Amino acid sequence: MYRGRPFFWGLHMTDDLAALAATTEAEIAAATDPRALDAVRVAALGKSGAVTALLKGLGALAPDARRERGAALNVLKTRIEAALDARRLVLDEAALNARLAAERQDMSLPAPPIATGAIHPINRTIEELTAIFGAMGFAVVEGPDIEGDWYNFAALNIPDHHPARQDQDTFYMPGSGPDGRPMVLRTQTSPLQIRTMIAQEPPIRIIAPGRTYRADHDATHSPMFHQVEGLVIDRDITLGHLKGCLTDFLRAFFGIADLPVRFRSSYFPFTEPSMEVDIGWNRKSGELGAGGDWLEILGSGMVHPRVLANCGLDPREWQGFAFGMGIERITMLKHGIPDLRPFFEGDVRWLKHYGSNPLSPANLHEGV
Ligand code: 2U9
Repeated sequence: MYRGRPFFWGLHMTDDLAALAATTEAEIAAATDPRALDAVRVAALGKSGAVTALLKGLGALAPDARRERGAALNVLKTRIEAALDARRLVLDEAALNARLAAERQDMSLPAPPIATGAIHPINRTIEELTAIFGAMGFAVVEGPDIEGDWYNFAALNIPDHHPARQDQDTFYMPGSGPDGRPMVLRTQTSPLQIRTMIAQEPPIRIIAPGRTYRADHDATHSPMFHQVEGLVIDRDITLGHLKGCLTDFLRAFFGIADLPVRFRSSYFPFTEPSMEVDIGWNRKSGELGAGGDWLEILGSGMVHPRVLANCGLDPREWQGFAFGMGIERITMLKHGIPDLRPFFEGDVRWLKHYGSNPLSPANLHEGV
């Protein structure tokens, strides 16, 4: 609605102009949409409009009359234009309000649920291992799943007659490698440490997580499983370094500051002396800690001098320690997962239950 001053206030208006003003004003007020308003504009001010016709008629008047009527017509025209503009603003605002009301969105509605994936417990453990050993200065190495005989066995001082070489343990690939012996699916991640010792000068501090393969399948063994092995080579490395490093790691990984750790003499072809490592737990409850019983958790030892020599290192100058453990095993113990087989079945219900949320703050850190 136009609420300005009366159109022709203060103007000497002849009757015909006053009548035209009144009708035009009424038509403007009655226009309820922009098209109707434009029709009023055309009827008054367009080429064949009423005001335009009157302006055209000025030429026929005497000069004095023309001046007076011309001024009155100009005022009429200006005021009609102002009334049209004002009405257009009102109509535009009403149209915008109507649109805003029609397009209204309820922002308080909850968003539809998004199906998030889960981090597989194996990957989560590898991330945790990387963070803990990374903080101790270890780098991560990776390498091929299919290895030559020398890297997987001979370099590690595993002689030809050793049981680990027998068919029931090792998957042999068809054909043969560059040394004429068959290639194998690596039975441990140790070939990665052999490759590292050959490729780079000591000091070396690495962990080698990855897939390993053994021809063994029952409730507690899978033909494909994961290991993490570690290797430290430097001058003057002792058994004391091994014990301190692994004790710190086990207590950090299981989150138990006073976790009992025991080193027990053992034998591996690639380490001398060799030790198996036990942690405290309670056999009845399955709880880790000072529960009175011992549970074997990993193997370790000082790298055998022959293994160092196989990689071109002088054992009188360089010593080191190594260790290895099964990733599934430490994951099952940490999270109370009772069965090995679902690790590789891809059942989303299991993953949802034992997997970790990739969006949880604990999983959003970068590096250590
Ligand atoms: C090099 C030298 C020595 C790695 C080692 C073990 C002991 C060990 C097993 C644990 C359970 C494998 O997953 S498992 O079956 N591993 O007991 N591994 S010492 O020793 C090395 C590795 C590389 C060059």
